[in-house]
Amino acid sequence: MTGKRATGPLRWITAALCGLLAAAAAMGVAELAAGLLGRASSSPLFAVGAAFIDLTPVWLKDFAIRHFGSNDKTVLLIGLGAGITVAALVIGLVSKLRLVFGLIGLAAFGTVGVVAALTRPVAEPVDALPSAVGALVGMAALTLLARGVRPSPITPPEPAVTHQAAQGTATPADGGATEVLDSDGPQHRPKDSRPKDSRPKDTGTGIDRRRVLLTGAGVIGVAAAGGVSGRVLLHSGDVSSVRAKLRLPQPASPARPVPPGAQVRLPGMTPFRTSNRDFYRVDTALTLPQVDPRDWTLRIHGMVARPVEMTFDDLLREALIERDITLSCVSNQVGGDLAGNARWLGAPLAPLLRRAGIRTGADQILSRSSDGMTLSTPIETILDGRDALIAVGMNGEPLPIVHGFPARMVVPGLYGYVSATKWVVDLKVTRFATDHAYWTKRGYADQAPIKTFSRIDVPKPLANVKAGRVAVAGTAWAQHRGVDAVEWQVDDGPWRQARLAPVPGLDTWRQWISEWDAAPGSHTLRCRATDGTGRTQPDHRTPPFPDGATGWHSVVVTVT
Ligand SMILES: Nc1nc2c(c(=O)[nH]1)N[C@H]1C(S)=C(S)[C@@H](COP(=O)(O)O)O[C@H]1N2
Ligand SMILES: [Mo]
Repeated sequence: MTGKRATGPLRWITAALCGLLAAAAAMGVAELAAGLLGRASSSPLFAVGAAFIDLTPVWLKDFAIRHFGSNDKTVLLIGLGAGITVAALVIGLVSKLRLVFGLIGLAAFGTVGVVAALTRPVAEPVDALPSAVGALVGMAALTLLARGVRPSPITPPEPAVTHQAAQGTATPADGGATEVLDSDGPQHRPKDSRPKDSRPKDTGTGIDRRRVLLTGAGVIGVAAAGGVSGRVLLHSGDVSSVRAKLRLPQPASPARPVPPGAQVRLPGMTPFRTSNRDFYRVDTALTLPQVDPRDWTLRIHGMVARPVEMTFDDLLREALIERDITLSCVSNQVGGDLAGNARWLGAPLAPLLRRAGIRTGADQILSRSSDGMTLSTPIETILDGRDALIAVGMNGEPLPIVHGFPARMVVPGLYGYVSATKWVVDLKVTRFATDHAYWTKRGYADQAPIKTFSRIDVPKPLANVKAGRVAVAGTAWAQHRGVDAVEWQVDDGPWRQARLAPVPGLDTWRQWISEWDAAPGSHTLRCRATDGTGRTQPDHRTPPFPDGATGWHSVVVTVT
């Protein structure tokens, strides 16, 4: 290499961009391959993202849920995209030193994708293909691009005097940069009146611009066509239209009506019934499982006398019940909002298990979703008479896809991670000593009844309120034990009883309200609830890991 070529920043920039283009081609073609296979989880982006989720330590997952809540996956994909971009630019740069370094980089990329895809819980050998094919295409693209960038032995690097003179201050390298970096290319620019033949073939940077541009355009085309058609193919497996046409039967046992006062009417108050659109979402599914109810079956097996396999129609022929039940997530911090209250329609789970015949010694139901997620639930909780369901409907519609279409478990009183399996397809009757589920393998508790929780919703933290009468209100829950009292205090003053709103049963959250004669100044409001067993929330703060947070919620407000 001549000194001039080696020092031109343009060549480094071009090389980095070539790395980016090669990686884009790899990803696009891999996406197409995943689409042709009809297996979203084999796409390297999603396989690596899913592997990342599985390898995420508990503290980082708590951090992500705390800061990003239901947007954690978007944040992950953006982070992954940024990481891939940086790696691709580096691959481009090292390929300028030696092409083989770049090729090794792309092969390593592909290997990570293959390993991630093959270690998914539902992996099949074909899932290796998208990453492998993508990496090969990326390597071919990088080789082609590098040929254009590398000095061509037959084209002597003659300085393009005419052109650069026209640009005035341009150095040889800058002159090239203007053109190579402009994706339109000078030949497509109408204002460019320079005759074609006066355009130098080589700017002296060792770059055959025309060749790089054409190859680059081709590579971008492959990347875009692959990516778009792959996405379209994967989207064709989408079950939203099947869901839209599905009609669910009426419940044999309808829900008790929600008492008129259940909703505290106050601006800023949480709705008693959470709409499907506003319902929180927590799961490990980077690509939403698309489960067609016509293909869905539920297997009940393991320590049973008679293994059962039922279809969706079989399930709908059960005597369905409809119930208002509040779900909540173990990841809630004190005052958190990872909870929602919906009207669920579904088949009672206890009779299905009894029909299969639970063998003595079994103490766990290990439920599995179509994407291989596992959750463990204590059998005795399911059988103790509460409304444990295989739910198919949510607030009068089929379950939304994000909430488990076509069927999920719901068990009142247990945190979601030990009960609320979405896209459920398999129930294994087993023992806690034998089988471990996704979160319990990571140290979360086997037994996780929801801890009594109370929150001040109004006034909001750091609100400014006028001195005088101020409404203080919030939401409390202790599913299946019920909320019997909520107390609140100002600063460290006496605890006062709040008025409790009526509820349809023990399994939903409960709203509360009180009045405060607010004096000017900065004040801390605090609340605590007592459940149906007479136990009051402890002051002591503990984190969500391993079985749910404790502590009193407080908000600081300014009264003027
Ligand atoms: N298949 C599957 N089901 C799952 C999970 C999951 O990651 N995968 N997460 C559980 C957790 S931790 C919670 S809190 C609830 C949340 O249910 P939602 O997203 O419908 O609110 O689903 C549970 N069911
Ligand atoms: Mo959760």
